[in-house]
Amino acid sequence: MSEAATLEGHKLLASGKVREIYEVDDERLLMVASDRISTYDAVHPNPIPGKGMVLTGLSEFWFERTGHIVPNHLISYTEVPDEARGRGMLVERLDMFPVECVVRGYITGSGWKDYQREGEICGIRLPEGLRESDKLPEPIFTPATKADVGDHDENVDFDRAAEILGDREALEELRRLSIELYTFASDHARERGIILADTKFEFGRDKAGRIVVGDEVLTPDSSRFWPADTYEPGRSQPSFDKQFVRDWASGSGWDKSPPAPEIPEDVVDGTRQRYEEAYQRITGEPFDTWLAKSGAGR
Ligand code: Q0Q
Repeated sequence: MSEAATLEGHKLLASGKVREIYEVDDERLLMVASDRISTYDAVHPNPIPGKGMVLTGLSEFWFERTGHIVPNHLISYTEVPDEARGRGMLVERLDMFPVECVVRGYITGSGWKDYQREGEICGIRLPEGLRESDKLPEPIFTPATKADVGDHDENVDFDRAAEILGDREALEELRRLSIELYTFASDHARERGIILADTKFEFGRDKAGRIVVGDEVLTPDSSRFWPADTYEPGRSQPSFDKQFVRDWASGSGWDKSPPAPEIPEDVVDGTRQRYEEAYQRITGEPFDTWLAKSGAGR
């Protein structure tokens, strides 16, 4: 790809709260992670410097180590425009499945709400008496429909997800791959003091019809990262990366509905440090390694 000097040279395909995806050509897309941060589903007006690079560096780390489980869509993290260096990925264009592949190792969030109401999540009956944040007896696959921008994904049971996909056998393979990816990553993270409570994968098919994992993978935006040293079932857990902002937000008088308030500089800096620490813990490398590797050097 000729490295267009700016992103302006690319057609925007989709925009999320904190990232964009652009068309490069018929076969390739450019995924760009911004430094924006969202809490309580609202995007704050000021960025966390380096967040996009940390998340891209983490996705690349996991892509590099999970090819034995499933192929991924990453083509290059250097063939990107200068302004996206370190936070951009040139990826293979896939035919994406219309289902979010969520794996839960712990009961929290919407899963905890579903369990309290029905004793099950996505049609999967769970043992009685579970406490909030308890580790589940084994990781469970809890698919969700892809919501429109601004809406929440809706948890659906396996049969409904198979109906949406129109291919039960493919969904069985997505379940197997999702649980294997989650198990590999959560074991790795746990040894380094981070609980990967749950995560969300997006898969698609390539031109040869192979199932390929896309999107970002196993980042603090697609997963819940909990610090292991303060883990205590029976309550909600602090987020490894977003807790500084959440705690400040709770004391700021913000009613947690959009628009989100500007984050004070000290909270921005504390959050920036947490993202860099997450990178260093998971990869075993200082964040500067990613800056050098991706050409985004300070
Ligand atoms: C694709 N998205 C997600 C998204 C907003 C990302 C389209 N390899 C691919 C990918 C990927 N990844 C996509 N389409 C075709 N091939 C992923 C939901 C949405 C910003 C960034 N949208």
